[in-house]
Amino acid sequence: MTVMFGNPGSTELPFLRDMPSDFRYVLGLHERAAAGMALGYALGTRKAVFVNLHSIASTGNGLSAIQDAWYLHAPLVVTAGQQDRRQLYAEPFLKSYAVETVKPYVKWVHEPARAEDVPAAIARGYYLAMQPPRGPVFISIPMDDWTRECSPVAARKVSETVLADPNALDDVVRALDVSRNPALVAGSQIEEDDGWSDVLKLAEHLSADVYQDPIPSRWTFPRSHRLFRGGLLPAQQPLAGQLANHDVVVVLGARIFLYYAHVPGDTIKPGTKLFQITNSPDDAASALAGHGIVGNIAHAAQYIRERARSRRNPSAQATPAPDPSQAYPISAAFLFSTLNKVMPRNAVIAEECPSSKGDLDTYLKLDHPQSFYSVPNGVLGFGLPAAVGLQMAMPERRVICAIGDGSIQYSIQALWSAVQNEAPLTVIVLRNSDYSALKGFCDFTQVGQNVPGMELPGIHMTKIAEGYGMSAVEVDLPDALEPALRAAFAANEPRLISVNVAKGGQKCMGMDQSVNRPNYR
Ligand SMILES: Cc1ncc(C[n+]2csc(CCOP(=O)(O)OP(=O)(O)O)c2C)c(N)n1
Repeated sequence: MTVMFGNPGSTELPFLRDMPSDFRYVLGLHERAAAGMALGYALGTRKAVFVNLHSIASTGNGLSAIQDAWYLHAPLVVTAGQQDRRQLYAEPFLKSYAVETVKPYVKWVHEPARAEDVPAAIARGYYLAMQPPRGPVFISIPMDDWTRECSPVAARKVSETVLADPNALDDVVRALDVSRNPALVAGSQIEEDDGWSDVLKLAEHLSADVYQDPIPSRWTFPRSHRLFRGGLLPAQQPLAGQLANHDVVVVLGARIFLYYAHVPGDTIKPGTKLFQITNSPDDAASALAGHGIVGNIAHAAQYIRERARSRRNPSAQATPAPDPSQAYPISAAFLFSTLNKVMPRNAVIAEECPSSKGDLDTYLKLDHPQSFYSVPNGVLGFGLPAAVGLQMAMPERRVICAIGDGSIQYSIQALWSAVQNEAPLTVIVLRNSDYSALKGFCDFTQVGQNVPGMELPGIHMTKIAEGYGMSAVEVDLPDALEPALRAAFAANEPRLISVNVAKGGQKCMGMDQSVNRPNYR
């Protein structure tokens, strides 16, 4: 872990002193940005990343990124300074209760009992962070510990793969062999377990329809593949409806299921056999239905393919996206269809555009692994720093951050880090000057529109970007969009394009008024 992300304070200075020249410190101006960039870097490199925060002050600010790492199974080793051990008892200025604060969202929290235990604690945190399911750990380190001597810690190997029970996988094979119409659901753990090609081969072997999990934090199946049927809706009744024609459903690396609005119904149509293969014991235990099998997804997919009978379905076809009209103001559909036309085919998307998620999903056809990352548990502030970290981790690909003008404000400081670290990402801000997604949710839940705090007038995105040193352009007319995008991709520097888009939010996460929507009147 030689690249570290952080924001320093007095309790971290003894640690940061005389940093070895083969270490790189990436400064975030706010901890949401620092830890969020580390998260993107961990996702991009698929390795553990070191984060150094300041006492409780900055651990609190960075907590939402730590929470994202928890839900995204991203291995972060987070440390924060604590006051000097010798005066902790007397509740000094900057005393930190960070250990208690972060506990629900990390795999392990620790404040070593002795200064001499600090290096071993960091090593232990690393090994644990890398165990499936991966995730963040947190170590609080008193500031006087860094000046003490200790014995070196031996570098050890700890294996990182846990395989599923073959007997349980044989049950899946038997069910598939007698199935009339099986389906696969692809979840984000496919990428965690490096299972992209094994799942693709399994789908083709079975000629099974493949759905992406609801509100996906990653895309884990090629979007233009003839077997791909799109994403599942995040509510019980409509989701069970989408899968109603399938008699066997195998969920690979996702929860059963991630819901948003409460639209009651069956988890799965009665009679359908549901299997969940997951690297998370917790997800298996908390599933609402189905047989849970815990283990590595790539291995499980390969095991099943080698044993299940193959099928053919020559009539399966990819669904083409409809042509969007070139209306004024620019619609999200037009924006994403234009982007799809001009972006590099191996582009990486970091998405945080709540009311336009559906349009992005419809129009962006990316077929490469590690192409899409999104906010995992609805905590805004993920998108921009994740994009910066991803771009730093994958310099050979172009990262595009598609983000709402509301969402970008939660971690806006990452613009500065992109410039300082010469990360040539393209930030596309969907400037609709309101919280369209919340307005849509007001409609969907029948709350009505008489709600304050929904408008965002007077935000000048290009001036903000320029203030942090980033080139920026505003696009208002549809004709200006394509040239602006092309210019950004041709430039070898970070750029921000602020696009004035139509207000959105007619649908709630893809669900329209036809479902049995909740009523909070
Ligand atoms: C940290 C945080 N604060 C508030 C919210 C609630 N929230 C959900 S969507 C949304 C609107 C985001 O606005 P914008 O990025 O402009 O996207 P739009 O809704 O206009 O598509 C808000 C405030 C949240 N999810 N996370």
